[in-house]
Amino acid sequence: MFINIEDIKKKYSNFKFDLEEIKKFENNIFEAYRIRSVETSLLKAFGEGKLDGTIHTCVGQEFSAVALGRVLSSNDWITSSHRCHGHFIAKTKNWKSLIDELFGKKTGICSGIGSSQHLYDKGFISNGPQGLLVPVGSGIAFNERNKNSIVTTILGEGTFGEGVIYEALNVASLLKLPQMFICENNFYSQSTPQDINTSGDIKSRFEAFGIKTFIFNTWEINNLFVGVEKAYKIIKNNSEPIAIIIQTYRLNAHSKGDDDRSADEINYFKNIDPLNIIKRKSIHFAKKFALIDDEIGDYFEESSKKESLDLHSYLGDQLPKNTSDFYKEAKTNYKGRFIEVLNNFLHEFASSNGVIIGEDIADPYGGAFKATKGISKKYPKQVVTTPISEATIVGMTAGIALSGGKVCAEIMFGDFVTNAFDQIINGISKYHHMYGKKISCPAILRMPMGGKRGYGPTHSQSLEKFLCGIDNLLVVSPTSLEDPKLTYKDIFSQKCPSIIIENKIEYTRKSIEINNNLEIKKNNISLGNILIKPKYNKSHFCIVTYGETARLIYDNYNKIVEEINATFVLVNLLKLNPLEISSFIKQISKTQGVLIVEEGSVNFGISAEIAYLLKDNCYFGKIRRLGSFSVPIPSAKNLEEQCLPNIKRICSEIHKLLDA
Ligand SMILES: Cc1ncc(C[n+]2csc(CCOP(=O)(O)OP(=O)(O)O)c2C)c(N)n1
Ligand SMILES: [Mg+2]
Repeated sequence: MFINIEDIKKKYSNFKFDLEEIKKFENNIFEAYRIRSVETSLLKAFGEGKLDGTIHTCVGQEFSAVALGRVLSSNDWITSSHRCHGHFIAKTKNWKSLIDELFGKKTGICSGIGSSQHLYDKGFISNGPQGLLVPVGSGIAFNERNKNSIVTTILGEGTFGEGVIYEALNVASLLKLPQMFICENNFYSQSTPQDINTSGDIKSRFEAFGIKTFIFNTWEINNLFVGVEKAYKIIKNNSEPIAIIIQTYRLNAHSKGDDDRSADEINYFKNIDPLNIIKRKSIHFAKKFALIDDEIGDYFEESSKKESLDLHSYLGDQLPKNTSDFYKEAKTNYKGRFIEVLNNFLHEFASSNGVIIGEDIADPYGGAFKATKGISKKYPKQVVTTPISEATIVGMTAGIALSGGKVCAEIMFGDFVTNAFDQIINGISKYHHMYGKKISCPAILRMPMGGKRGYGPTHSQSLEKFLCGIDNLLVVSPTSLEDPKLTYKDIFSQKCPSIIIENKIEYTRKSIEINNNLEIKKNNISLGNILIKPKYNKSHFCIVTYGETARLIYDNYNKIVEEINATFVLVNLLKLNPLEISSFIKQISKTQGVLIVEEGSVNFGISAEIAYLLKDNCYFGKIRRLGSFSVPIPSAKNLEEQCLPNIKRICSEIHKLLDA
């Protein structure tokens, strides 16, 4: 049944608050008041210009947080969103470090970087984009499912406009995850009343996924506390998701001052607000409330005098950034095709407790490209085959990684990583820094990219330039030139958020045929680049590339030399972000020019970044770039062939480079 704010007003018009009944919850009431006092003081500090940015207070809604805080145990988790202060205080009791956080102090829970909406403490995580943490909560619940802990995922009713929620509800229900969804229904999404934003009702949304759902409210505290306690017992015993809708009302503006609701409506709810009633009716509580206000006022004074973080201690990331002039022999000889080596590596990963998650990855199918073939049969608990839900696959991967699990996701076609960009940009790549370096998120995402299979415009792209544009994300393009297992081992040992761009054609390749005119060296750092040079001649020019193109050029080395009548160094980059140029700049410094070949289109692309770095590292030769044409990649073989970088186009660019 659909309920709007008028229904709620009618429902509670004869509401009688029973002070005697709730006295037994004295400490919980003090806690609710503490939340209110902290937030009221924060708003005051904004008004006085002592704080910047924004906050979203839960004044009027506090009992929802307290009802949870009183039942959750220390090994349970909460995921929350923008309106998270109450949840944070109720779960962690760490109100002082929350105040420090908002004042941007070093002692803030996230060193002052996350601030109001982005908080992390043991068992608690919040993030600003609506819905983002719902699948992350599912990932945490998956990782914690055998540890008798649960994850409570809190979201507002307005957030039910986000599609990722429905993906996560589906997966949580299918996998029977111990995840308790709490919808705090305050009947408004920012300025918009629920009936304008939400068709149908919320309870049946949960129930459509087979999730048992309860409804309570923050005015009948006894019912709320007892009900949440019962629900908690149910989820602890049954280990499958449940949902609670908590009807409530925020007494303040959405954030600091944005409020178009009528004064009459707000006053109505101020009058039935339990904390207001308790304060009015009980001298005992009123006195204690005043003491809480004093304590918090004193702490605001203390906090404002504390030291702030120096930005330099926050710079620097988890990505491998070392460099070395030393090169060693590359290990070019290995058995089997690239995909078989990868499959073998993933078997080992699963055997050492690693979780592999993605679409259609279980046996007998074993993934669209068979990277996971045979693994679910051998290690059924380690393979999670999911519905078509990329945002949830990546969100769950983040959750598993954040809670200490080893995990690797497969995106069936790299093209569809676009569906998970929120999780990558506003989640995975940010967690470490946003939470004051208190936590890391070594989520690994593998994705097949590239063309030459005739899959057409939406299944053949090389989207790495978009991923390389995201800060604090390792992006690697393994190659068949060297034993892929070494590359995968190297990536998995980095313990940082990582994207692996796998080329579909590379999957089919075996180790190279030795070209006796060439030497193949590898830079002696993690994921160092591979350098291929003529053994007996000097090099006239250089090609810098990665992925399948590197293999294509290696296989056609002699042909290119004949066509151009000049020899060259081939640099095969494994790491696309962070790019490492300094280790090969000396090796190519005397060449006439560099051609950079990119697998995707070149506009605002990787080649532009490499060109800048070459110049910045004092490369004085000419530079040209080549990529696929800026049109959707055609399916038809001859058209696709013309669209992508090929030997003919590469040679023509080299002519331009050397002739110009
Ligand atoms: C993906 C996304 N879109 C928009 C916003 C801006 N925004 C912040 S809170 C909010 C309203 C959320 O409403 P609801 O889920 O009902 O939570 P409430 O604010 O009522 O607690 C919006 C639109 C956001 N944070 N994330
Ligand atoms: Mg709302």
